Amino acid sequence: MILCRTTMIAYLALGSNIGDREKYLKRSVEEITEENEILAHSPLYETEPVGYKNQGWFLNTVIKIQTSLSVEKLLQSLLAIEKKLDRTHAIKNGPRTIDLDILFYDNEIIHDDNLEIPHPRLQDRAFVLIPLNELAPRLIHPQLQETVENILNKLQNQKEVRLYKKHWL
Ligand code: PH2
Ligand code: MG
Ligand code: MG
Repeated sequence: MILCRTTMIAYLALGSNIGDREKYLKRSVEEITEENEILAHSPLYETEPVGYKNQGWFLNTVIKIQTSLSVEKLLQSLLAIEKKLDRTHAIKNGPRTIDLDILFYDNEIIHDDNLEIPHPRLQDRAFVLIPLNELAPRLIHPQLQETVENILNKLQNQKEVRLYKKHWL
């Protein structure tokens, strides 16, 4: 019998603004490594909260993974990791120990009730685009048909994003 397994490249955005933020990010990467291969990670950035103001600054980063999980399975697995790492959903856009979002899954475009790929707000968020641009400036957004670098260069009125730690894994 021949077992044929296709692998996909995906980009994930990680964020934390409660407790030991760096530890939550590292723990989540360890968990993600259980089922996927990490190909690259961006530096850590400390970022002003977007959306809900009354909360602490985030640490954000982006990782590139190779995965044999379907996009639905990948989402389920990330939600399970969030749960394991004390994630609650008390306030929309509010404080969280860990948030694991799929930015891109190969070149797929998906608009389901519980899953939108590419991430529908990535083009508006410096805390995503700045780390993503470190990994993949020439990557073309499959829906906008523009490079990450161009999308980042068009951003205006952004909240602060500061380099926090270049080497952290
Ligand atoms: N995540 C949000 C809402 N606002 N702001 C920053 N700076 N970083 C985040 O990761 C973030 C946010 C919803 O997921
Ligand atoms: Mg999010
Ligand atoms: Mg999320």
